[in-house]
Amino acid sequence: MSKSSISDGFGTEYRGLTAEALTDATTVSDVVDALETSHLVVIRQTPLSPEQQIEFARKIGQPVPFNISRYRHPDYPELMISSNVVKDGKPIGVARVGNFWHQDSTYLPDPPEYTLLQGVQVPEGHGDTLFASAINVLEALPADLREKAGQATATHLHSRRFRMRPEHVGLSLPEFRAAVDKEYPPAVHPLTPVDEPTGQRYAYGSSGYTEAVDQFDANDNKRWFGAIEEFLGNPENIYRHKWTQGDLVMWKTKIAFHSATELPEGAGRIVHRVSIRKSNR
Ligand SMILES: O=C(O)CCC(=O)C(=O)O
Ligand SMILES: [Fe+2]
Repeated sequence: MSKSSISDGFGTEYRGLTAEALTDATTVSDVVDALETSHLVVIRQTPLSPEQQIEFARKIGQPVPFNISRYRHPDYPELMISSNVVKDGKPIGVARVGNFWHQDSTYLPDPPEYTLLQGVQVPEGHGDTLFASAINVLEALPADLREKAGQATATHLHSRRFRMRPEHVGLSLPEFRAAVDKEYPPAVHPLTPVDEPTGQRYAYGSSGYTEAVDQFDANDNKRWFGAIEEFLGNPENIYRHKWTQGDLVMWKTKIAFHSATELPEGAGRIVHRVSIRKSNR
């Protein structure tokens, strides 16, 4: 087994770990430590069955069925199939998951702490996932805004990205947004929380799910989210995960900004996803 740092303080990569090793308490505890302190973990080429993936997630914490029930795997509710593959005219999973910069589920009052993905079928040369540390994002924001951000909160809305369901057909856009806001009430979170294990502050929220910083005027909001977009748009600030079959990639949802990339027609991709809630809290 080898273990190395991906980039300065962000990300840890393991190679040569077997499925068997992932059932071992010492190994799991090493992985969780790496996740807690470096916020992103890549375990290269350790294919797991759905049962094994859920079992691994159980060793880390409590797997939680995805908050949108129709996105769950029919046999394994803890597992979501994220895929653009269509079989016999039916999509086998949810397409275009997370293809914009975001931190996971910030529209919930208390998002699960970790996400675990497995690359089950990954096309060569396409479908990379981009990652960036929210600690680095915060450091890159204008100093005057960082000063104001200390006590600020931001409001996150699922309706910014919510996908229309059959029952929404016929609603006007404001009616649609009102219906979603009723189902998912606005979530208010600190703008720059402290990451407990590292003691570092990070920027929580991006224009994907975040409506606004509550205490900022329109101009400061524009500067804040504009600077985040600019940072994330610079490849130098990004870790680009090029998937190989059986890769396990997991991250701390609050810190790891990430974005899936577009897939060309015919490039079938299947990813198995589990959300995990920390159990010792
Ligand atoms: O499939 C990917 O590359 C990442 C999608 C995503 O944002 C997620 O699963 O949370
Ligand atoms: Fe995501």
